[in-house]
Amino acid sequence: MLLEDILKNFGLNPAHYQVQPFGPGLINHTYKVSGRDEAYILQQINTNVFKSPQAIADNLSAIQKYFARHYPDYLFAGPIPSVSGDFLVQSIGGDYYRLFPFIKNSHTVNYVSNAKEAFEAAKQFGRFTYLLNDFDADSLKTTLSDFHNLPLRVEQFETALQKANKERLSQALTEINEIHRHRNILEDYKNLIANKEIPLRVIHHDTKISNVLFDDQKNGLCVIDLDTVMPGYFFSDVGDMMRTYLSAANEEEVDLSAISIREEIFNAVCKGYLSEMGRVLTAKEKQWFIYSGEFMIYMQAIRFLADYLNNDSYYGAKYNGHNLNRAKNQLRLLNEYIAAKEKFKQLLALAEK
Ligand code: GN1
Ligand code: MG
Repeated sequence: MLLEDILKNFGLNPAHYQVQPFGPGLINHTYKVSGRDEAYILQQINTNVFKSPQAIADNLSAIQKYFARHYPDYLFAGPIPSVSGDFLVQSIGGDYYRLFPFIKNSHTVNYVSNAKEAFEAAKQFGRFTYLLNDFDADSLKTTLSDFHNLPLRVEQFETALQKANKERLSQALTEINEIHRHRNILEDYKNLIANKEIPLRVIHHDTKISNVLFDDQKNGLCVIDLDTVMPGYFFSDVGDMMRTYLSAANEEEVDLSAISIREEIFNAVCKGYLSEMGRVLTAKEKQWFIYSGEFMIYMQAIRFLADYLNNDSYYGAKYNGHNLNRAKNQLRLLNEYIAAKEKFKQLLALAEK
């Protein structure tokens, strides 16, 4: 079997390990490789999305060295080199694989059940960027170009509108109008970036709760899934936490009435992130803290809706209308988020104290 050859390349005897699909990610194929005493995470990189796996490997190796030198105690879940010393192994079919340690006594959760989890996760993502504050973010390679470039996402959405078939266009009419109605979120982004008002930092870019490892006491250990670690803006990380932690229902929920904002979770995200990043965030960044959620939810709604119009070519669909439903979900969340903004301002002011 193919995966067996990959394991051998990493110096593991396939006979001693069990390989099982692992985790909820939409993009890469992830497996847990379990042995008697230790375990690993094996991941196949989706090269339709990540065109340069080498850029990912180079970034992680530069960051790994930085941590080893400056913060040797920091638990960095970086890749393990193969027998020939590379972080990437290519299969005969041309697919790229890498191996990570499975951190002992750690676990992940797929859903934020309480404020402590949100606090711990936000603290871990904040800590990652905080510890890399003096690392030259510009020296990192871009592993996914224009990943969180909102104007480009809007452009791609407009192109999808031009190309979409009539049937899908008419199904999505209400949502298309909603996207256009919230245009101010795009204008805000453009002004913020054009005026270079906030700094580029080392940003994780995928801060969902399942990308944090917890220990048995439910304290955060470290962040994982580091493919999109690259230069970016703080609002990507804060915004994706707002997007994925605040609602009790996740982005797959089709009962829109189940989507609501949990204020205590907002509070925990603010406190956790600021407990690390509060020391280095600029006044301007703090001013745009709440905007983070609007930005990320809006962009995700646009991406899901564009994918629906593009016949699900990026995210795939488990059923007819899947990406339209995901877009509806995100638009509902966006409106709930905006409705809670005044309350958020009060909570943020308290968290900053
Ligand atoms: C993708 O594969 P996964 O689940 O980690 C996507 C994110 C989206 C997310 C939505 C590279 O992440 O940007 O927010 O789906 N990643 C990429 O569920 O496109
Ligand atoms: Mg990911």
